[in-house]
Amino acid sequence: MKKALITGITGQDGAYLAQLLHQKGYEVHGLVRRSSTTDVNDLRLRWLGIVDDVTLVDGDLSDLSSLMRVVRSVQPDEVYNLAAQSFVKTSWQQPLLTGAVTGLGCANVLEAVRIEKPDARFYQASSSEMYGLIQEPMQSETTPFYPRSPYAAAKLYGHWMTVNYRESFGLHASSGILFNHESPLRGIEFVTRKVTDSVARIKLGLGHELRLGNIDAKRDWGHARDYVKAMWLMLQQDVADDYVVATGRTVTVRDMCRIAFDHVGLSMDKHLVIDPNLFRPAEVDVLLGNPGKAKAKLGWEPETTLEAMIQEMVDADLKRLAGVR
Ligand code: NDP
Ligand code: GDR
Repeated sequence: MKKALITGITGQDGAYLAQLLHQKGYEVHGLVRRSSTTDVNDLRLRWLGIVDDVTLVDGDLSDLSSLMRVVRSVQPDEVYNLAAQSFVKTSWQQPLLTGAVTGLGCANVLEAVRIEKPDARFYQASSSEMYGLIQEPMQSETTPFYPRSPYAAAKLYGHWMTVNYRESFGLHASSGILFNHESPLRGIEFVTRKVTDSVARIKLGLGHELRLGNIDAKRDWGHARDYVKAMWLMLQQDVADDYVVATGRTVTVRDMCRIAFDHVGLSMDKHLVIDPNLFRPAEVDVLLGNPGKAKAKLGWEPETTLEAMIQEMVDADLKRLAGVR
């Protein structure tokens, strides 16, 4: 039985990846950091019905000794580094913490693997945010990076450390440059989930308006359930490499929002309010990924359309909110 260690198992991707690996017969271990609400930090694992199928181990990405201890005791075949301070907007308010966890944290995991289990395969959760102010209409593995936030700069460090550990130490270390991916398990602070939660509230008479910032921004949105399959596929290759994972379609925040309102038969224009406080110090205007390499080499393709995903998220929020009314 193969053993996997997932950092960030309590997050959106960690939960879906744990489910996928469990279904594939892996023994799944997940790193969790100490919190005063430990009784609820496994909510996503519970939602997917897999909380009893994984083993949670204590550790923090900023504490190398804890990572070394965990890697030594678990002896994983595969390590997926998904943990991060992952909210771009917060990275301007907490730039140093974001650097310490999202950037240096990746180096800590790489070090723990190199020292304790150098034959383990390693996956780094890199991000399309690294492209930032890109000059190319469609971003691929060869597009130059231009990070536009402390988060993106931290991710770029993690990305290049992954490449360097592969080239310097021969680690089987791959980096997935993933474009935005969402689901009913998405954190409520991210725009898709904020939209689907607000639309469900308005539909149920629990709210009146949806306040957003820059609705002209364009994103290439896919479903987290599809994207974790690409992570796994990367670690099944004989040779480690870097891959863009995207749908190849970009849509404005405005149009994504309209899909949610249309799904419940409400008028977006009656409820949407633009709030200048929600604009960012610097914006990534448009992201559009070219998943050609992932398709050719991994045989990976997205299965869920944006429309189907937003509808699934609205329905999940309607169900959840109806239960607490
Ligand atoms: P989430 O924000 O949902 O999850 C982040 C996870 O990291 C949580 O489990 C969190 O734990 C954990 N974490 C945060 N800080 C630490 C720390 N100091 N030590 C240990 N664990 C920590 O992110 P997603 O699931 O959406 O994303 C997964 C990864 O993929 C992230 O690295 C993200 O930056 C990256 N990514 C995501 C994309 C997306 O569209 N979703 C696209 C591209 C990259 P806790 O529950 O305790 O907070
Ligand atoms: P992003 O996701 O920054 O792309 O990072 P987010 O959903 O936060 O923003 C997407 C776009 O929507 C615009 N926007 C708003 N965003 C939020 N959160 N709230 C609002 O009210 C709002 N109004 C407009 C933003 O300005 C932005 O242009 C996500 C994260 O998962 C990262 O960890 C990951 O690396 C990237 O996706 C790829």
